[in-house]
Amino acid sequence: MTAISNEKIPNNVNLSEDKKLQRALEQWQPNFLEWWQSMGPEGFQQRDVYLRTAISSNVDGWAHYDYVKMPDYRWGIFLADQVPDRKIGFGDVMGEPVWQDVPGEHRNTLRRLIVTQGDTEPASVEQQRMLGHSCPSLYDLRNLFQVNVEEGRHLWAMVYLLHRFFGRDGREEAEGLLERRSGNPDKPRILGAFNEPIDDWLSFFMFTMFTDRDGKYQLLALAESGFDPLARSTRFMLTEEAHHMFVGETGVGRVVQRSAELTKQDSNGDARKLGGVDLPTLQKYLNLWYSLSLDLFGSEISTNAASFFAAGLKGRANEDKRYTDHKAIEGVYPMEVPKTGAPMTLEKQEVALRNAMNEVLRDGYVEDCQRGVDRWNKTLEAAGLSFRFVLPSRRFHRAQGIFANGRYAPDGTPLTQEQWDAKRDEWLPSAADKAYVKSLQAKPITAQGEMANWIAPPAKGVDSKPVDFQYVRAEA
Ligand code: BYC
Ligand code: FE
Ligand code: FE
Repeated sequence: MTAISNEKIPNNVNLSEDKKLQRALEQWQPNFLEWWQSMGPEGFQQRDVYLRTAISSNVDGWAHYDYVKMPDYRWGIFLADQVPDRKIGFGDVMGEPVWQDVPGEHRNTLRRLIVTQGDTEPASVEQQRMLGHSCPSLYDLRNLFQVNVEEGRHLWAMVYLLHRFFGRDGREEAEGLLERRSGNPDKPRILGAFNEPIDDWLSFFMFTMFTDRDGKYQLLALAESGFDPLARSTRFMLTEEAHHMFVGETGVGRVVQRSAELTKQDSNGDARKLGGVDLPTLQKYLNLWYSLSLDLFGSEISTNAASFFAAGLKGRANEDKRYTDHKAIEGVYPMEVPKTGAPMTLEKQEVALRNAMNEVLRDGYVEDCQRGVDRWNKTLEAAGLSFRFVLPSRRFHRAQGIFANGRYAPDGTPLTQEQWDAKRDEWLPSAADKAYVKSLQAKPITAQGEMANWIAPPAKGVDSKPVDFQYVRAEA
């Protein structure tokens, strides 16, 4: 295990031995901090927050918990340990030793992948920057900030790769990562979901459930990369990512639990009457964030994905454990695609496996999401309610890929534009739904031990602390 140094930029990559790189990153650091101050969490920057910080790249005992002011968080560069004699595990280059440097012919593609990954990290912090002012409890406020500082660290992970391996182009891209802005039409973030507003906590929990989970799958695919420094960076990021999805799944789970209680308490079964979120509205938020997140896998049929795979740049999640044929030259992936000329009709098509790599990755993601939904449904079942959450069809509300030009119901039935328009507000949050959800969160709940009425308390606190612990200290 490589120890993490206690320098200006904490790292386990021997940064002090490469003075030129160290200087370049130390020049980027104040720009990052300036970005954090202006685009990171609004308010709360001088508060003591009970945060975990990475202190070793070992999966056991890698984190240390203490009160930290967010701007003092030790953002650094942590790579998982090098696997000795690691070989590329898939594609045309399968079996060849992994690369410790960027092969010339893959320079642009790798840079593009790293920039796209890196861009999502600060984007999510920007999307969530106002949420502190409407938090349901100190416990949740702390979790929000934990996620935010770690997304900031994920940005560092990608910026290190850009500076270390991509010369001047890489340094320019690293600046660009601080210049684009989520939702800004003139300089938007790269991927769709990262330009959508997250201005209530239900959206935040759905985002960490569904969109951070895309992060998990993309990171798993990049963790297979033949470019070893990328594989090692993403492997360490995955240890942090697990917490983000925990925040999402349990966050939504706690809303489901509370909504179920209130649904039963109200004589007409309407949780809204008692100041909760009704179950149909939860389903609409699920539909929205799940479909936005499905888009993040790219098109079902993708020659980009095929060439990433062939070149050994991006594999499948758990390539080694889940698959036996790591070349994927022969296989086909049966798909239903809209018929050319008659797009309301779906027809079967066999797609060459390599061209279907985005869909293969999406398959694992969909299964993983379903497990979470099943857990929420157990809560409804235990409450004796007949309502059940469902993941909509992959065709529903898509803006990327082969279904982007059509309209489909949540069950996947093709629709005309008129049919869609008539039903849209039954399937996705309407302006009124959003206003209602926001109205529940008009004031932050920051008294120690208090919890907003629309969400159940968590089963346990953070780091063995009680649920009513002072996770964020009051202003000094
Ligand atoms: N929005 O063949 P296609 C995370 C573009 S989340 C806008 O369909 P391809 C996190 C695509 O770039 C994980 N554009 O797709 C979560 C391409 O553009 P160019 C982020 C999109 O290339 C929460 C064109 O459409 N990591 O970490 O196979 C909080 C046609 O491409 C979208 C990564 O994404 C979209 N949704 O792959 C914080 C990993 N989808 O090249 C963090 C790196 C596609 O024609 N990225 N396009 O201009 C990749 O591996 C791939 O770029 C993609 C798409 C998976 C995104
Ligand atoms: Fe991240
Ligand atoms: Fe994350």
